[in-house]
Amino acid sequence: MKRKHLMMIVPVMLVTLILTACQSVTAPYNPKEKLGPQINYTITGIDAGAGIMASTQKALTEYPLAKNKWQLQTSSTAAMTSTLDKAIKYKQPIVITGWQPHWMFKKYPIKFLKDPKNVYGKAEQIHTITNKNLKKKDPGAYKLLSQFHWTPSEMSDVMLQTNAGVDPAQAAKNWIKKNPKRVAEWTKGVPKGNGKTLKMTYVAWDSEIASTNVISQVLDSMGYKTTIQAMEAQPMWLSVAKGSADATVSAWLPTTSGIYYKQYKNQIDDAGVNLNGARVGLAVPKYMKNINSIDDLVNK
Ligand code: PBE
Repeated sequence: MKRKHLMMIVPVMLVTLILTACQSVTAPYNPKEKLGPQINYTITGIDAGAGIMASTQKALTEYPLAKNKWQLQTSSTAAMTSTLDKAIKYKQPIVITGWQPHWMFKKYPIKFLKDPKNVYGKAEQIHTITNKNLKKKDPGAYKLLSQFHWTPSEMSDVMLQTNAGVDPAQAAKNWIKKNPKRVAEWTKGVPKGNGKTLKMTYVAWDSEIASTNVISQVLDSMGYKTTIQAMEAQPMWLSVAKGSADATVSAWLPTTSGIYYKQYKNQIDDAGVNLNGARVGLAVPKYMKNINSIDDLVNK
């Protein structure tokens, strides 16, 4: 058994090593040559459960990228942004799964690729989703959650702090302190929590780390006792549906989290939009001037 394991792991490690070695010697982007071979036909992605990964799989078939050797690499947001960081530093070609609000668009000169087949949806909204019973069980918490609404730039303020190394709970505290008017809109008419407990769940994407920390601290300031727990996307939806968690503020709709929403829609309550103007798609550095549409990945 053990030996079998080793026999499988060693080749995987070797391949990884070789791939890593190859990537680190990638030359700067050359617009005169086809893009695909320059990056081994690879789109650098994030965690497998993310909706953006499902949408990208769809894009692979629809454009048609997969038929033209393109593939999607699963990793994590942290690994993707660090690969992007290196690529930008050496002006190398790269195609990533990108979304907004996110600090990557502030920190790096990147652009979304046009999506003429509308695979990623136009403007996404982030919704607050609760268990079906929360409204009855805890109308106060439900009211606050349903009044939670902010802008991409407000969310970015929190994300930029955490990206600069501030602890997420502290970043949320700082933001709350600076934005009392906004917070007052969310707590308007909400009764005190008197120690009632509330479980919130999220996926550790930077945007969701920001929103979940902020809203849970606002709830706590009203006398609720909130716990927040990070998990993968599928178990996050399942736990809200089953009631082992009360709520999440991490539903990107209609497209990105659409598969989960459809699966659980009868067991959950859509408490409304907490952010307008989110966007999801494929992105490349701006110095890849001739690459402007997903179609260009095949044609250029
Ligand atoms: N994201 C960020 C998530 C939603 C929030 C775009 C990476 C996704 O499901 O793809």
